[in-house]
Amino acid sequence: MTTITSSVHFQERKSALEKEHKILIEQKNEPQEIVGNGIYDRYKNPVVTAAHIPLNWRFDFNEKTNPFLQERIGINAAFNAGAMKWNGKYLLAVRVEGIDRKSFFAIAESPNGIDNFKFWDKPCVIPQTEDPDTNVYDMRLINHEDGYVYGIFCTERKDPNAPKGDTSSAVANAGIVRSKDLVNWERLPDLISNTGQQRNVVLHPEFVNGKYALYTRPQDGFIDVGSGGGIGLGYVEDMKNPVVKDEKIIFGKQYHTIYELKNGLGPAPIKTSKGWLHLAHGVRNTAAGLRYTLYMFMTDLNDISKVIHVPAGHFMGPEGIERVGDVSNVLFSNGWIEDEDGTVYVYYASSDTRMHVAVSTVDKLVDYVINTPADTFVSAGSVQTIINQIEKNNAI
Ligand code: M1P
Repeated sequence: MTTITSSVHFQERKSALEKEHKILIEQKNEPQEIVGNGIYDRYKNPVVTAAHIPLNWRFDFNEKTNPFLQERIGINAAFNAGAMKWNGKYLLAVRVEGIDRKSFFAIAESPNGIDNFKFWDKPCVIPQTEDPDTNVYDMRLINHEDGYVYGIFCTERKDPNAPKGDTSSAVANAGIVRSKDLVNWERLPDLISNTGQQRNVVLHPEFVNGKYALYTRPQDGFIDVGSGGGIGLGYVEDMKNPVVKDEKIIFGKQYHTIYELKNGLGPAPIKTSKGWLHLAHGVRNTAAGLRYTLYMFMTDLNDISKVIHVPAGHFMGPEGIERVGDVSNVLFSNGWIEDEDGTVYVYYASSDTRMHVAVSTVDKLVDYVINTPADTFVSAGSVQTIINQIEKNNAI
């Protein structure tokens, strides 16, 4: 009698879990606002969350070994995803973080870029170097003109120089994998650069003078960029021996801006007729802690080290529920997809917890980057910028 009751309970629970999961995955998404800002449309529902992770990754469905149908492997968050279009599908290389604090990568696929994201059968298996990664995160997917899809991510290991008893200091560097099918990944050596630590490293999608161009973010410490920082650019001759040469800062942190404390490049840039469109994050300090927002800029088509347009302030900042999560007041993006018709899907994570999408077009983003007034860096300048616009409107 007891066995029958618990078995019924097991089956009911399993059906309820599956039903709930299916409803979540298949939920339709729609733009948040009717009017919006004319630059992009935020979408109502997060596109990927911890709850999207397949049930068979989390539950042992054998009634004998899991009679209460407990969740055996908990997932804490799904965020900071790389993105690309692949065989007509919209893919995210999601940073999945287990409740054990470890992050790993898993590919989620959608037929339309805005909803119905379903994870592939298994998470990505990333081969190790001789020095195993403790933690990996924030993969950028780059479809390089050499024919490989590269995944550049942050690999983190315990700081060998940390004082005894310090169990949190780490060293961050760029790990590199490449693939032709996004299932089998070849691990290349980690980046070799002159700086102590690296995060937010991104590969430029085209060769520059026959070399691979890498955007970097040198930093002195694990959290603090220290005297380093800024978005750097350096060149590598062979990705199998990724020694960055001539690294120089092309977009530094700057006093009293949204990137006054640190910044870092997001996804690989999008090529347009006017220049390379870049999406990045900027960080400032506040009484409530660090605030991460997204900003854009454009570099010259013929000289990718030359920044030619920078709108003032942030492109997107955390709003509503986006403000709250494991690391609150954070927007972070390392993935966007330019579609064949010029639509741009901007995938961004909020508060190190969940993934969202905002939809724009190349034309709108180019207009935004070129025609939004630049920062004057002082309040009086901001006032003058507004007055200029009022007077221009009055003259219509
Ligand atoms: O917690 C916010 C972000 O912090 C780091 O980014 P950065 O190196 O620019 O400070 C990363 O750990 C990132 O994953 C995280 O979202």
